[in-house]
Amino acid sequence: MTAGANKLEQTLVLIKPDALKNSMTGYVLSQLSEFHSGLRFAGAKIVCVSRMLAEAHYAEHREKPFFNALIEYLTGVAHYPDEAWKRRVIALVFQGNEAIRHVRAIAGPTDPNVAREKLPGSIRSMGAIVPVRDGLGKIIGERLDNLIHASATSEEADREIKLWFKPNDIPPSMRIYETRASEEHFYYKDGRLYIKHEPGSVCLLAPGDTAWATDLDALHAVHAGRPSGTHLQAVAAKYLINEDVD
Ligand code: 3AN
Repeated sequence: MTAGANKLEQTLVLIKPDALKNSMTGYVLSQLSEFHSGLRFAGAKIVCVSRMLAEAHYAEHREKPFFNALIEYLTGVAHYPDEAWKRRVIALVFQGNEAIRHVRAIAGPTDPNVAREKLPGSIRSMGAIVPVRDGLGKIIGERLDNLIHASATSEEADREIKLWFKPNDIPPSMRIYETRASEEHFYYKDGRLYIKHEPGSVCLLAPGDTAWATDLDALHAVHAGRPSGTHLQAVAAKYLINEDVD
């Protein structure tokens, strides 16, 4: 059921590990504050990003040469190679009129150098371009440390908000995507879905749990061996957020 009358647009923001490491979280949040941006907070969580979640988030970049550097960036490995406990991202949902366009404008262009040239003062104009080296120290590419992620389109926002947030992470009156109550148990272990408990599996959903309708459709399709619009990993990654599993 879609709750409430609130049909305003939503967007996902990630305050990434470089922003946490450089103590820019307060600055970013003040730029995005309800007073300055005119938007409302709809969701917020501190996430230790798993490789599975990072790969699902950046799935469209899987074939790009910078993909691995991008995953190490989002998971925090790049900024905290030796202090795993500091690897975090702050995930936020903002809601309001033209929220996607508005937050993208505050964020600025993807490349920090372009942001400095074209939109000085934008958040990403304070980012950095970092050389990526191979095991022998040879430069093999560059990483764009641009401090925040912001959904670029409404399709992206739809996919990303449902990737990072469960319905119950968002107040009922602020949920804009369809939800349904699960009628089954769904368990996950080593890339596979089960409807009965397996030793070592994690329970993703139990009967009565509120889930995104698209996730339930995907789980039913995977269970039936049918093609699914959402990958199993992209559903499971959300339920495994901050779970103490490898
Ligand atoms: P945006 O984050 O502005 O939507 P995308 O989706 O094109 O931009 O890129 C996602 C992320 O991939 C960027 N935030 C950036 O960190 C990284 N990235 C994009 N293009 C490059 C590139 N040419 N070289 C290295 N990293 C890149």
